[in-house]
Amino acid sequence: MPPTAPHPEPSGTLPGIPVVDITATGPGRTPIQQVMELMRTHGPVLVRRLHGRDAMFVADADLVADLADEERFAKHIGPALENVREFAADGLFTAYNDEPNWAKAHDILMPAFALGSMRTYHPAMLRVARRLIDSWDRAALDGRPVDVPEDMTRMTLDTIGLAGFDYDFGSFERDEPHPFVRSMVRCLEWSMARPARTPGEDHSAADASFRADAGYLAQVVDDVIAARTGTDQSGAEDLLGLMLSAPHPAEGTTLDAANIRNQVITFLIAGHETTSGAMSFALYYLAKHPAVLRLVQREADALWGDTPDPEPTYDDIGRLTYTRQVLNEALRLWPTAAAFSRHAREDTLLGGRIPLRAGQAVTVLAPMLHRRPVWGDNPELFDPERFTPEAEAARPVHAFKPFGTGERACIGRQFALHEATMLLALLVHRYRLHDHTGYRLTVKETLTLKPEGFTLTLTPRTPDDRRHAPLPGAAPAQAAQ
Ligand code: FDE
Repeated sequence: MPPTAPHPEPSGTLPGIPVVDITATGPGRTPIQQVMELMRTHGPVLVRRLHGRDAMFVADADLVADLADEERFAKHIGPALENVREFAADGLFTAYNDEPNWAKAHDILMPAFALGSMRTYHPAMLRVARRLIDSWDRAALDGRPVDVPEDMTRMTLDTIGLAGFDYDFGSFERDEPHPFVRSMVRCLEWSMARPARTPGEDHSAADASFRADAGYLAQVVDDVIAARTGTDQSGAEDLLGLMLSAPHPAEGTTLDAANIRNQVITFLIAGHETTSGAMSFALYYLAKHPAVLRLVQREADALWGDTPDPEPTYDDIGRLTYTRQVLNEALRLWPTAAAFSRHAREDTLLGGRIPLRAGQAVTVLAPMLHRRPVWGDNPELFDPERFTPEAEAARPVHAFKPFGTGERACIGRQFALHEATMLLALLVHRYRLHDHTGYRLTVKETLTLKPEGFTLTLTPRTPDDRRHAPLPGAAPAQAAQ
């Protein structure tokens, strides 16, 4: 159904900014894509009105650059994150800026995410990558399709579990995803849908099943913590080790038990949902762009040659620069954490023209920011050349925001990129990807984004494939949507 026309401006709204009232249709199951559509019609700054409540969305590069000014703006916990607080409370992602546990946990956990720490996680990441490969080898042998987002989720959940907490979810030994994933997805869906409820309706059944799911998540987290405290590794230097025993550098105390629970749940969720979506979109674009796929394969072949089971080193991953470009380009078109909100610290003029009151929130819609004119005149085209060092240097820094901004930006960025780059390279080195269904992209939203129902069939690449991988011609990649 087409979105409703701009509302005639009531008093109090800003001149020149369209107000779109979506109360008649509601945001539906794909609120991010709905705002994307509204922006295609009404431009990169708009107010979305729902049941009389207004939310401002922006994708204009200059306004986003202004919102990145930490002196004047800060992270805002909007309605959806307010709901996530019901099960993640003051964990890093959902803590208020001035909640003491934010700065405390941030300072304690930062070292676990410094670039050097990735060396420590590398073996666990590789171990899980091998599980995925074993499972895909079996599928290839049987000619069975693989469910890409489901397997990427298995991979990323096991990785954050093992690397962060030395806890094994064993996702590849299960026919169905680990129940943690089901419960988590339902909790996220509840968080996303709740702000859109029509006043007066009865949602007690949804709320009750949410509480059951949230209870189950808490139980898994208790298991994860108990597995560690039962053994003698509380001094270990992974995430959980730091959470359990590292004193704050200045203030000297450790995190309290309730906060540790909130952090574990936060990392299990933040550490796998978004990364799995990013991997899935990257594989989708590779399956649709054979010339790009050949380039990624050549990069992996140059590094690992014909070794059937390469042993990627930590340093290899830094050499996979084209693979990294592919991931960035996938994150440009479908940043899997698609929106983040900021609020004004004091009354101010956003971009020198939009008056905001202290505390007033603005949401950045990354997928549309990533399609603005700074990206050229064909922003829908998948083209990893946009992320060569030269192209990046020529672009304003705030044009690309898949990891948020400022001190509340993604702490797991290096972790996610290391994990995803290694896996992507291993997969293209090993398999030919077949788009056996002629998949048409449908993006599913559960606060994060995923290509829904995307499957591939696989055949092992042969030594011949590797030797003769033809040089990609000059033919530009085809646009795919
Ligand atoms: C964060 C983040 C962000 C921001 C949000 C706001 O602002 O609100 C974003 C946008 C992001 N993140 C994104 C992403 C993407 C991907 C792929 C990722 N991410 C991944 C990851 C992994 C891990 C582990 C993580 N991640 C984590 C995280 C955390 C904890 C956080 C919070 C921080 C603070 O402090 O606040 C984030 N992340 Fe991310």
